[in-house]
Amino acid sequence: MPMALTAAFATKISDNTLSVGIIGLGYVGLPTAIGFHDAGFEVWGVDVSQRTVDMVMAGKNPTGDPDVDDIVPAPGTERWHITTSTAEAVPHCDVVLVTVPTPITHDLKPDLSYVEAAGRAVFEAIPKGSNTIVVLESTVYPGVTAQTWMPIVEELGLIIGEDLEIAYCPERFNPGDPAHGVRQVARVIGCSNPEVGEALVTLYSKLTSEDVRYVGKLEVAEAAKVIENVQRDINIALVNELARIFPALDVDVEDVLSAAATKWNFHRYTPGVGVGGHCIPVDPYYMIQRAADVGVPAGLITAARAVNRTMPNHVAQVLVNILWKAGLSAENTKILLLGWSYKAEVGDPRETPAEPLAEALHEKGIAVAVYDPHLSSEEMPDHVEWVDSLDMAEGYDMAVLVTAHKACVELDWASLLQQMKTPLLYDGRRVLDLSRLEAIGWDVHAVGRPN
Ligand code: SAJ
Repeated sequence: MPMALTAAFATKISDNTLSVGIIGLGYVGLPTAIGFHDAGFEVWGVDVSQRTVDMVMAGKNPTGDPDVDDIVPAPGTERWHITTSTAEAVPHCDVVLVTVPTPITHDLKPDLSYVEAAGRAVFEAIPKGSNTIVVLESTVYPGVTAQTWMPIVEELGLIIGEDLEIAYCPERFNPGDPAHGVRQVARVIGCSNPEVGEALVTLYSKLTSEDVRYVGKLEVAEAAKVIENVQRDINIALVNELARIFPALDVDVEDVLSAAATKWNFHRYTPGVGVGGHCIPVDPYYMIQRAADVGVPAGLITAARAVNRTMPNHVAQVLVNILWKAGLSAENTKILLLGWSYKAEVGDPRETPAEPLAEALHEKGIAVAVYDPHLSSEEMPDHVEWVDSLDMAEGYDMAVLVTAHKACVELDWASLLQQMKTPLLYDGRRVLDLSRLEAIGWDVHAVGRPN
């Protein structure tokens, strides 16, 4: 970006005349659009979903994240433009952020189709000579921004440094955690042009109160984001593997982890029924794919994924063993899952371990029902019965805590116990006071605890 343009860009930031486009108004894009609007900028928000656009334009929250419920600008708010048309929005924008999904395909490969489609729509709408800065925020693996977008830029005959600049700034958004919203989280920026990188540092510093830094070329920022979540997946896999080993040694893994956590640099993670969401169980596959592309083994990352991905099936087998010891056959048994969402206090079923757990139980002939006040019955598989209220939960043989929603932890356990056919309880998130529940009559079990 020529110095003059960088200076003009900096001036627009300091006098709040900069116009910011956000492509994709989901869990990340909508809070980002609101954040830049709150910071005083002109905002153009784009989403392909007419339902999403209609809800946002009506001041409503289309995401499952309750933290967004009360902050969507009201209809008619100035500096706030929402549309389904990228072509309409981009010509108004000095900088365009792309926050579209990067899921994995059924065969666990990265799906970059949303990134490609959004990039193409943006590049086709960029005015020649405007030097619009386009920033990808979606989680990808090192090399994707250049490999996916540059061919389109060249195909359209656009010139880097004249028509556009490309940068990468990974989102670090944590659904359901107001302490780490878009305005309270550190950011890193990758770009082949240091002046553009530093200009974006100035911009993002208006969004977040935390550290923002230029880290060099695109690939550095792309890699940083992926490995943040790879590390988390590996750490969780370790405690999940220990949760399989220690019961066989007649030791409760939670006792071991709590003891180990007295060491100053032991990082405490918690075993569970599995690892869900659109970040942790997904991002490692990006790293695995990239390592495969360059012929370098990623054995540890792959093994950790296998441990976490098979946790629901392991738990299902443990549950069947508990039922068997209680003299119950699978065919005549009903299990109530408390929680379905991948994470507490969030209504998001993406990659939830509840789904493979319910599937495994269903395949063994066990009837499965679910209670999750953060979701709706339409989001459940056909074979799962929906329980609207725990008052209606009659005749179950086992209650399984899958998601540590407050509504699933701080419930009337004495009443639920009266409604059970068999008083079996399995704490799949190790958050319940098992001795208190045992004292009132529950036959308690838990992940990583000897039966
Ligand atoms: N989980 C465990 N044991 C743990 C921690 C998590 O089983 O000790 C499970 C959760 O139940 C859930 C899954 O892992 O099913 C993911 O949980 P998460 O707490 O990592 O939540 P996410 O998926 O929303 O992760 C986000 C990520 N944020 C971004 O990618 C920007 C992640 O990097 C954050 O570290 C994480 O939030 C966070 O810190 O909460």
